[in-house]
Amino acid sequence: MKVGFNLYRHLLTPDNFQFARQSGATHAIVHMVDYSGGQPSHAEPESLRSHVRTAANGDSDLWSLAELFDIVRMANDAGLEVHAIENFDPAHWYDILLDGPRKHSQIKNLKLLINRVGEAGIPVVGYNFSLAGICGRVMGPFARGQAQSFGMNGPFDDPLPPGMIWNTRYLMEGDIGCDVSPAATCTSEQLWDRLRWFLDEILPVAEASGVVLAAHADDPPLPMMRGTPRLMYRPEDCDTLLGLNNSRANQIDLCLGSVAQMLNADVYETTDRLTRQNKVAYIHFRNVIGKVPYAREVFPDEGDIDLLRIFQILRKNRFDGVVVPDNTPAMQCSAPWHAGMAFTVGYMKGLLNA
Ligand SMILES: [Mn+2]
Repeated sequence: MKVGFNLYRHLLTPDNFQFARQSGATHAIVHMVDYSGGQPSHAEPESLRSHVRTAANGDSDLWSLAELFDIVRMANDAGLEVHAIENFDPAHWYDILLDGPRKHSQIKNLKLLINRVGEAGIPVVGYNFSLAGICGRVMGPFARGQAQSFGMNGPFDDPLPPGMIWNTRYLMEGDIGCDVSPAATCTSEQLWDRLRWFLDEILPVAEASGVVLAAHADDPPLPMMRGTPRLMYRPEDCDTLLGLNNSRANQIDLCLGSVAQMLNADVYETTDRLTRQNKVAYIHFRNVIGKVPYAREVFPDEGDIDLLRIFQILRKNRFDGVVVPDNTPAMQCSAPWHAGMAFTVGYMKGLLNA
């Protein structure tokens, strides 16, 4: 297995790739959008924290080949490979998620995007087929020594506003349908149908481009959030997704923290089952205490998951993908996010040596 490092858009600089390499990582997972979720990450500057994005004119610019090559070159210069791009921009595919009028032009654009990702030599694209996206989280002194991290403190939740998915406004005032929330118009069955359509369209292109699509579970893993259904909130939902299309490009981004927070889930059995099938493109490494809707993120050595046992399972199954820190608690110093990441990568290297 390989050790990865997660970099958000505003962190894609030569210094940060070098920092990643110095921490011990050999592979990078890069985000092309700083703030795609319903909540910001520690790594995001204060100015982005309450930012609602707008999908200009219904479609946003696609990532260019030159832009992708620049990122790959920056990583290579620091001695790293780019293993994956994580998450589409919600502006790229909101009508695919909503079965809206622009879905055909958007899937055409996503196919072009997958072509470019393949041409740039990036083997994986991570995604989360979700209307509400990452949401319902609070930040607090939840980890050891009062380190700041994310948690969920009960089933408190605001409905998704009309004209919005994730944190992205796709309809403006005056547009047709701008007063209807996606929550009002979608069942779980419909959302599964939309996912199947998406996979049937995109996977042949992904295969031809040498790119794997890796699905992340819903965060938090609950059947409804913000008034919208969610698809990936139990371990068996991963199997359902894999069963929709048997392409070798149809894979999972296995988030240990999300699985551990699922009710009645066995994170060891799930890790064993999915990696034995060679269906895991990469793994989000983090630790948590508790299950939804009461859970908090902690340092890797203080949570519910025995991460050494996870690494033993990965070794037994000869897992060849990348293990990458997900969110990490922020540590009290002048570089809180970097310190948390370096601690976590160091811990992963220790597990590997053990
Ligand atoms: Mn994750």
